[in-house]
Amino acid sequence: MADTTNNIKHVASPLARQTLQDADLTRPVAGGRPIRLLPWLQVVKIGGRSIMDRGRDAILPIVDEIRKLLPEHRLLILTGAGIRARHLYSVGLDLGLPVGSLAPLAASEAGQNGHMLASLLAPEGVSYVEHPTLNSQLAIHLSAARAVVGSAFPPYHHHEFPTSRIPHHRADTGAFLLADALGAAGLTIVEDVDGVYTTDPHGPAGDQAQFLRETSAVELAKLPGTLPVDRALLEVMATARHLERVQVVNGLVPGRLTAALRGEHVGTIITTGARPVA
Ligand code: GWN
Ligand code: ATP
Repeated sequence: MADTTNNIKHVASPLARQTLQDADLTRPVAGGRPIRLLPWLQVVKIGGRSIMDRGRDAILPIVDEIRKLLPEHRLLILTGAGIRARHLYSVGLDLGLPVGSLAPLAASEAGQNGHMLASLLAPEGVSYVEHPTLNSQLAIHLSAARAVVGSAFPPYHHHEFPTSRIPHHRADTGAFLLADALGAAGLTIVEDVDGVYTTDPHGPAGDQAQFLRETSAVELAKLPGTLPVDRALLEVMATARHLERVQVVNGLVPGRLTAALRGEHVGTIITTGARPVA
């Protein structure tokens, strides 16, 4: 009896006696690579502004493509927010709302896009699943269906970093965090451009834009100007645990998403900080 009491009082833990801030001390315990929870999962992020806002002309061909991909892949399809979130930012900023109030409002636009996309895939057994379900019951949903749809926005709400007045962690970042945490096989980001260029191909200097077939998060961080993905995506890529690359593809060109999921190089491959297992 006395022993039991002792054991309870003195729980053996290799992390019990030191600060968690000393990396030299935590590394032997916490430095290993985590397991892959869903190693067969392919995550696909569908752009809010670049795809969903275009309506049926852009969405229906992608829905058709996804439908045909289902026998081949098990998919987590995550949607971005798009133009309604941009309108919301402008009204919210005009009212002086803090970033932590704007983040969930923008996130709900990403969710709306997901609900619409899931409705179109419903005949295939695909449903929209809520954030809490993504967090804890994704595996059982993907046992029942070949794909599910969710919101790509991370649910930070008032925990959003006050780095800027516009939420720093948006849909590309949320999709990457989830794909890496799940140890997914891949993440494909679907946009309205062939990939990443040295400058915005739709911008004023578009005729000088050079296509980057392969690049890294480190290289892109150095690129001045705009990107077709969140800047915060580059930050979370630096500390990736599983995903060694993501591919940005043009969803307006039929077949590109299919080719990317088959491992073909049809857009821009961005390498992360994760290294192959030795
Ligand atoms: O509402 O479309 O999930 O999956 O970040 O939180 O703002 O919520 O605040 O399970 O928890 O609007 O209601 O909404 O998009 O995020 O969801 O329909 O608490 O299924 O209730 O983490 O969907 O929604 O917006 O994703 O991105 O009820 Mo919505 Mo979003 Mo539904 Mo979700 Mo937020 Mo929940 Mo949540 Mo809120
Ligand atoms: P969300 O899902 O958050 O709504 P999105 O992923 O649908 O967003 P955008 O944020 O609009 O789409 O990103 C795509 C756009 O980014 C392209 O249409 C392109 O004009 C623009 N862009 C800006 N800089 C670049 C760049 N360096 N290379 C390629 N495209 C760029």
